[in-house]
Amino acid sequence: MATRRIRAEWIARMLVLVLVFGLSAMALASRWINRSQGIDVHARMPEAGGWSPTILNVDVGEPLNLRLISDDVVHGFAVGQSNQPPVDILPGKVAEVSLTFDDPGTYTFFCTRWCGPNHWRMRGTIEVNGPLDIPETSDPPPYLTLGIDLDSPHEVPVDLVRRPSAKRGAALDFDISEEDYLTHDHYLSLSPYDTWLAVKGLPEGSQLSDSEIWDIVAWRWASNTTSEAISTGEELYAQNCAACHGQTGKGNGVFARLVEGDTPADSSSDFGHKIVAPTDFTDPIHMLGAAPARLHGKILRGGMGTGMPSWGQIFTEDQIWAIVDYLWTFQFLNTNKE
Ligand code: HEC
Ligand SMILES: [Cu+2]
Repeated sequence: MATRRIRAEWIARMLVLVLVFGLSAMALASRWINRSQGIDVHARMPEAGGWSPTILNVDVGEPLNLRLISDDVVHGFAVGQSNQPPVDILPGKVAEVSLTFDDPGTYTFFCTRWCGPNHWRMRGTIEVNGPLDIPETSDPPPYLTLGIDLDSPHEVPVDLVRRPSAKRGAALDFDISEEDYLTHDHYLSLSPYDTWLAVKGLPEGSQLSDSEIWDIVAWRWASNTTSEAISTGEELYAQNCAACHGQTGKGNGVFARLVEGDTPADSSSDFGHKIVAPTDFTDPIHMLGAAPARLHGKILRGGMGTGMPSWGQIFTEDQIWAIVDYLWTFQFLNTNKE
């Protein structure tokens, strides 16, 4: 009796030992394979499984060698918030990349080719382990500090007779920079409509027509951005947003209908959430009531179940602001484009 129990205990101990040694041997072996020839990462359309594996691990300063293989159509590989150029993955060819990370943390890798309607869901994670895994302390995004509810409606009663023009606004020679509610921080926190009301309320503002005040609002936008930011935003928009929001911003991109679905607006899609049409950035009633901080927050966080992806892991702060600056070109005429 007693011997049997001892034997069972002994077997259990051995099993634990084998498991522990076996696992660490496997970890070592996979590490060695990774270093020598790289990890195979397969790319498939999200419907067919997306990336596999979806989670990669590496130590700070160690090369992460990947062999990217497409099992169906053309995909692309890029790492969010890095300046590593995207790599195309052509079917039948192995694309090799070697990545090295200087800082520990969680990075997102994603597909850069519009492989299908769920393309933007093709994301994976790279865990970079470092000796000091200090969590990043970044400032909260302005929509949080300002208390903007990203999901609240923000339509405004505007009826534009012409498209607001930054050039005409500049020509009015109306100095708003003195007004402290028109500083850059306020520019970010006020919707164009708020600014319009504020200017209209000034003594000098009462002498201007409604359209002229809109020109001043457009000029304020133009003075808060640069042509470099606009062209960065334009490029990122074309690559990442136009498929849903449309090249001209009208919310009619090639995937808009698929996102919206053919189903009634209140039914759930296969994503398990309510399907909404992509925002029409050319609609003044909708857009002129949105502060830049709101647009920034929406891009950063995403729609939480509306079909609007989140981009916080993909873009840098500067890139998100550049896109926000660019989105206003669907409302305002820029100084040099008339
Ligand atoms: C897969 C389709 C899809 C893609 C890709 C997409 N969006 Fe959207 N977007 C939507 C949908 C649907 C909505 C409306 C629902 C919502 O606001 O959450 C939306 C809403 C928004 C809003 C909210 C506007 C407002 O008034 O609150 C912003 C800003 C926005 N998108 C920016 C972008 C940017 C910038 C990109 C590219 C980096 C992008 N979107 C890519 C589908 C998409
Ligand atoms: Cu893709």
